[in-house]
Amino acid sequence: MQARVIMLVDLDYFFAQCEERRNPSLKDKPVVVCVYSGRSEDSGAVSTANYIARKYGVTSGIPIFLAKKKLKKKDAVFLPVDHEFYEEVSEEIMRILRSHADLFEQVGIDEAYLDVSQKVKGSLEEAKELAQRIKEEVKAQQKLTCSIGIGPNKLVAKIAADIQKPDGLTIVEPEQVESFLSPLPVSRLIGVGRKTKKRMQTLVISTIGDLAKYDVQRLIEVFGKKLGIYFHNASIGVDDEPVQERGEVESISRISTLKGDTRDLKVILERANQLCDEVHAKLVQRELGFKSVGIVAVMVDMSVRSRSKTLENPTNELEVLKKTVKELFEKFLNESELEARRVGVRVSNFVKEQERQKQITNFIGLAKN
Ligand code: TTP
Ligand code: MG
Repeated sequence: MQARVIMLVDLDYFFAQCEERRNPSLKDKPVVVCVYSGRSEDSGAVSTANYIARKYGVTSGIPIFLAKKKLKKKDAVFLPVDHEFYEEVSEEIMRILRSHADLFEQVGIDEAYLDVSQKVKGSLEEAKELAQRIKEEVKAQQKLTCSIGIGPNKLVAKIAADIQKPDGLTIVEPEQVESFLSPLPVSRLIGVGRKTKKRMQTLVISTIGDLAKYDVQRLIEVFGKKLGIYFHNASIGVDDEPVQERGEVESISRISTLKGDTRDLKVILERANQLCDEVHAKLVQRELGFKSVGIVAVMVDMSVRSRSKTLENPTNELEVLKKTVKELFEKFLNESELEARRVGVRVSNFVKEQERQKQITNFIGLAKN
C-alpha cells in the first residue's frame, strides 16, 4: 500500500479570530471570548483568547475573573460567545477544505482531517503546495488564518499542526516520524490526559521517546491490553485510522437581527423568508432534504423562544420551508405578547437528496406494479 498523505487543518484562536474579523479594530488588543455562567457579573470561563491575550497567560478554561486580573489595564476586550456566528464561519471554511480532499473528516468546529494522498499523488512536495493554497484560499475568502500539519497518518498530522501556531505549516516525512515525536511530552498524544500523564511519570515516562522505549508488555500490564498497545503504537507514530466523513450535519440554521423590535408578522416574515433562502441554498449545496423545520425568536427581554414542526415526508422545496416557517411564526405570535428582536430559521432531520429521490422512485415503482 502506498503511504498516505494526511493533513490536519486547525483554525487559529478560532472564536476570537471570528470576533476580530467581525470587528477589525480588535486586532491589536487582547481579545477574550467568554462563556458567562450568568450567576454573577464575571462568573464563567474563558472559551478562547487571541494570541495577544495568551501572552499574558490567558487560555481556554481559566475563570473570567482571573483573565480580567491578568489583563488589567491592558485595554483588553471581553466578549460573550456567539456560537451561531462561529458555526456559520466554520461551515464556509469546511466547504473550502472539503473541496481539496479525497476524504474529509471534520472533528470539531475548527478542525478537520483531509486525506489528500491521491490529490498529491503521494508527494509531500505537492502536499506542501496544496496546504499553502488552502491557507491562501481560507485567508482570501474567509479572512482567517489556520495552522496545518501534514504527516503519514492522523496522529502525526494532528501533532504537527500543533507544533507551529498561529499560521503554521509543519510537514513530517515518514522517515522523520520517530525523531519528530520522541522529544515531545506524552501529553501531546490523544488519550494522555492529566491522570495518565501522572501514571506514566511514576514509570519514568515523560517524553514520547521514553514511551517508545518502554516495554510493550509492561505497558499492557499497567494500562490494559487495548490502551497499552495503543500507547505503544502512538509513541512510534503508527496509526491506521482512516479519514472518514463523520455523521452528517445535524442542522442548518440562520439567525438575524430585525431592523427594529416588532411583532408584525409581515415584517418578521420578510426577514424570515430571506433566511429561508439562505438555509435552502445550503441544503442544495449539501444535497440534503429536510424533515423538520424550526423557528427561533430572541425577544426584547433577551429570552429565546423556539417552535418546530416535523413534516410527514422529507422535502427539499423552498416553498414548503417558507410555508412552514410562516405557519410557525403565525402560531408563535398568537401565543406571545412580546416584540421580537432577532429571528431565526432552522432545518434538521436530514435525508440525503439521493436517498429521498430513491424513495420516491421506489414508491412510484411500487404504485405502478
Ligand atoms: P482550539 O482549536 O483548541 O483552540 P483555538 O482555535 O481557540 O486556538 P488555537 O490557535 O490553539 O487552535 O478550539 C477551537 C474553539 O473551541 C476555540 O476557539 C473555542 C472553543 N473552545 C472552548 O470553548 N473551550 C475550550 O476549552 C477549548 C480548548 C476550545
Ligand atoms: Mg483552533
